[in-house]
Amino acid sequence: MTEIKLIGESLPNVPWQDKPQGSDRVVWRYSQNPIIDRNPLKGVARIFNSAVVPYEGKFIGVFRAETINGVPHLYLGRSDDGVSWHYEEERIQFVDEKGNEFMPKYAYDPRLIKVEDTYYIIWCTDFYGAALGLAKTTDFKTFVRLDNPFLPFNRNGVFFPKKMNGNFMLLSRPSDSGHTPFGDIFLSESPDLVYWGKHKHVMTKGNNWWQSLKIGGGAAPIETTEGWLLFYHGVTGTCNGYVYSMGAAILDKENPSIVKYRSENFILTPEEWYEERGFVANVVFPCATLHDADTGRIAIYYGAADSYVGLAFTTVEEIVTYVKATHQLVGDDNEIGMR
Ligand code: BMA
Repeated sequence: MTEIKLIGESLPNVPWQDKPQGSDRVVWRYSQNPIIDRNPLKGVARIFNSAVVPYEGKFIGVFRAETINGVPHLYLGRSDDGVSWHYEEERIQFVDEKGNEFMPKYAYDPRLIKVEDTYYIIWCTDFYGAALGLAKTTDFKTFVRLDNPFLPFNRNGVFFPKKMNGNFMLLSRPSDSGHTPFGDIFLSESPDLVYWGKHKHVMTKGNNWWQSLKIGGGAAPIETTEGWLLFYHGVTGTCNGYVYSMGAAILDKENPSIVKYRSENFILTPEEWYEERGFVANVVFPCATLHDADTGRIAIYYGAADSYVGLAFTTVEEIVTYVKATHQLVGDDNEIGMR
């Protein structure tokens, strides 16, 4: 058997906790969850669905903060250990490429990805309806908001951490402007972040009940020896509303619109009080990972019940082995995704 490895940088200080003794889980929760509680800073009622990256030996993140008038905005946070966070008091100030103020009316579900030497924030913004907002920074002081990449309606935009054939690679989930009772994941490419094309279908919602309504990209794909490891969310509709769980898939290394393996099972579903109870009950919503290429450790950051942030752990070896062992492709997942 070939060794399964994570391809990327070392992160010896990746947040970590060993799997509890006797646990049969492939993904296990941090025992001190939730790591971000309600009313985390003045004027903010809840932080959830947020994204973090390693930065200057520590960690930095872009947080979805539901302000006390109910509107979500993006705040910057810093952490020494990836677990305890402190936030800037003012929301992130975006400017356009000429330096003029360019603030979104609202902003939620950010993803934060480093591609080459620049950090990109992609979020759901108002563009005459829900659409993808995009901004970049190199120093976390100046945030330049770029033109909206896509027409409405779209959500769950997330970059691959590296360009392919010179192009930025973006996963997204076309939607409606409401609570979207449908949705597949698509791939798009751009040489310059202005012109987008080469659109391909990646994954469809699943046969399995937990992901039977819609799916959406979660954390930025992680490069492994087996392909791109993607943590995503899958949604089912119950008589009591939507339930969001976490799934995992492996996309082809060279042609990531092809799904190589996809677990038929969820890998995390609402079970703990902070996932089952909150502003929106029964939501587990992954937006980021931190990972260490040397040990294969992966820390997953997820929003819980639209009220808290939780942390969960796995290793590349465990999760890839599990996804392959419980593999069940759906529909046309293994196609290149063009019709
Ligand atoms: C989705 C998004 C997420 C949210 C989820 C559950 O449509 O708005 O931000 O976590 O619904 O409410």
